[in-house]
Amino acid sequence: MRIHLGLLTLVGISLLGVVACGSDSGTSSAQASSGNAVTIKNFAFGPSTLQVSAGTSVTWTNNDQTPHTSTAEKSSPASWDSANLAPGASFSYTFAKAGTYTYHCNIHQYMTGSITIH
Ligand SMILES: [Cu+2]
Repeated sequence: MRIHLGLLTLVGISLLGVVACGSDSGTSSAQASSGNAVTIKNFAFGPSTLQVSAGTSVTWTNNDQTPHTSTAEKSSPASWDSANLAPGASFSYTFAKAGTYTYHCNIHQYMTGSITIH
């Protein structure tokens, strides 16, 4: 009886493990496919939070009808400013060090986003 229960627990745990691993790999492949690009559309950064590894170059592309910028918050560990990005224009910045970098649009201060570097 004791052994039987133990076996059931073991099976249960390994099943949970398989399910967890399955959803984990699904999530990471989805992140990989979204890659290192941030699209500016409808007065918002998308995705508003992006996670990439150190040394990655992140590219913002303005898909709106009006100019926007990608400008680091003063509190960010690094400083960048795309200046005005015309519709269709893009800007890239390479993140060398791990940390959380928040930024905004200089023209529309309510537009914010963050990049987390691992
Ligand atoms: Cu803007």
